[in-house]
Amino acid sequence: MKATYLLPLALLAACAPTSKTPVATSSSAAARPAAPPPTPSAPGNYRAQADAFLATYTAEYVRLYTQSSEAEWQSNTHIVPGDTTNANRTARANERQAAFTGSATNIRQLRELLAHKDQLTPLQSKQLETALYNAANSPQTVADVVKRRIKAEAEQTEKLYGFDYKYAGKSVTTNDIDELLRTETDPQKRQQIWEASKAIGPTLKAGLLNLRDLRNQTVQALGYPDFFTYQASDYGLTRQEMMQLVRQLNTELRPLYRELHTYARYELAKKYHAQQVPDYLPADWLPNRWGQDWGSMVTVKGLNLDAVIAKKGKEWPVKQAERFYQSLGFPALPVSFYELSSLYPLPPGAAYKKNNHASAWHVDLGQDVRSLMSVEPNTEWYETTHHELGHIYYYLTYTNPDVPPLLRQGANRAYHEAIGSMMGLAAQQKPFLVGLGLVDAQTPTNQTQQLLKEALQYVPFIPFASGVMSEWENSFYAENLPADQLNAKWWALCKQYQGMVPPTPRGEEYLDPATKTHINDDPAQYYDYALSYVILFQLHDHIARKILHQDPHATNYYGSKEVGQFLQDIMRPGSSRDWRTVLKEKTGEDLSARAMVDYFQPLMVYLKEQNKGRKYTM
Ligand code: X8Z
Ligand code: ZN
Repeated sequence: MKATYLLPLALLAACAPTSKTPVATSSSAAARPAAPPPTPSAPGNYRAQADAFLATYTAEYVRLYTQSSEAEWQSNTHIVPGDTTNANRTARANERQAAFTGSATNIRQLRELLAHKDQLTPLQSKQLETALYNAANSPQTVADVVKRRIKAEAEQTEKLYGFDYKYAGKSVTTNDIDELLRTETDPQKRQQIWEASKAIGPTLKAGLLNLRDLRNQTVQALGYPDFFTYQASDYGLTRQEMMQLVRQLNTELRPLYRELHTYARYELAKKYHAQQVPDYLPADWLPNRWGQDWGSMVTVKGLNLDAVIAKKGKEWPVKQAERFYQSLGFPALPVSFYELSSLYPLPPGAAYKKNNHASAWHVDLGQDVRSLMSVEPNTEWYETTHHELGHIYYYLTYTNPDVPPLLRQGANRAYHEAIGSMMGLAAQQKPFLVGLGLVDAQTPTNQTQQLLKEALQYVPFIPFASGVMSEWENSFYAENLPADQLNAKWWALCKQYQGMVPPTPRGEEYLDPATKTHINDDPAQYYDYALSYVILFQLHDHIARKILHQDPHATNYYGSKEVGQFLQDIMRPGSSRDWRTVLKEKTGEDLSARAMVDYFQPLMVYLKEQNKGRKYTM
């Protein structure tokens, strides 16, 4: 399943809708006065035909999508290892969806209609292209491959989230592990905790190798060379273009990362009383399982959000995030959101497990929106609740009569990730926290320390996402990375991009990339997050300077209906508008790391000063 916010596009089933079914025609078709009455089958009247096809197709698509989501929801919130009831039901629902979405009849009709694109409306073409894109993930010309992939994905999900992590002889949750990695100061224990977090890898190896072949074979049936290329094509980019883009982002952030890397090596060596400062960061020194977010390394005096949040209790982060969105003019969440979501960790001793990674779901492409989280009252989950509600409000905003269900997606996938992450950034800035009464306006705080904390939170993510994750998956799916080099390749990339090494050699008996949930259930698209960070800084920069007239480092969006309008204008059209046009129109800029680099520029002086005389190794 796609862990982030959409369901697997896999789908379908037996009944291909027929384009002969008469359905409502759109106003565009009706607006051609010289045309004969729009009988759907009249030759030449492609708009009417497309309308007829899309109406029937969409109705069935939504029905099957909803069934698949419901089944996936059960499979991800109620995992009993060995109990196949959920897995079987989910596989059946996904197979029905795949059989429909990828049916030969649908593919033929989509291609026929798209052959007359010049005569269709842009909205029609976009829907048909989306349907064809979806079809490529489950073409029924290779029905058996699709069926095996669906089954393998269900099994991988069960292994991934049914795993019993153990530390010091006791079962622990991933929340426990994350908290320990943020707080434990004994280096020996840190290594054990880190190793505990990687113990799941080998469990996932056979399944992942099998999924690589099945994912590649699926999309190859519709002409894509490999699954990575397929995913990149969703942005209108080739695989090479996508890799070039992420490599460029990485290069642009590299000077800053190099300073942070040097700073962290020396500071952490001090903290852990190491005899020597290592050239590369030991992975178990960093406060995150993959070294993707180092924010908790620094606590800013007078701005200790963790301490504030801990006092508020577990329900506060989601409610507070909702209030923030509402203050911008977004509606209250539907009552069903709270009734149907799974927001908190399971009680200790529960007889089942749930997916431990955060996600947001648009279950029926309508008003049924839900989130799956394991919220605890700490800064990471506070940020994540804002992230997930970004998805939820995106769903609600593009669920409107102007956006057909097939286009209820982000302008691109990265936009969907960017909105909530931007709100998460805004919700940690001092004026915002002062405005809410969470920190005292009179207490002086060190701005450089605050910017340092933000840099540690956001910048190391770029070499991880655009470097390690994207390069590894590109190599895995498109360059046939040999099965006996999976872990070696991973650590070579960690060293190259993150300057990070494992505490002890990690041979091929381990599979450390698979400990990242996305490698299993959100494959070949992690660059979405790297791009989303770049976009979020572009949007934030525009909001701060042009709308709020505030310093981007010290904003308070709370209550600004103008900010809400700006965001809603981006979100409302879903994927019915071109993502590049939207960015240019709303910010005046093309996609670039300019805003992100500028934001942290003031920190460079400080870091260079701190790092004076230190050895740089990257
Ligand atoms: O996976 C996520 C979201 C999914 S909706 C929580 N994120 C990436 C990750 O956790 O690795 C958000 C940013 C990075
Ligand atoms: Zn997300």
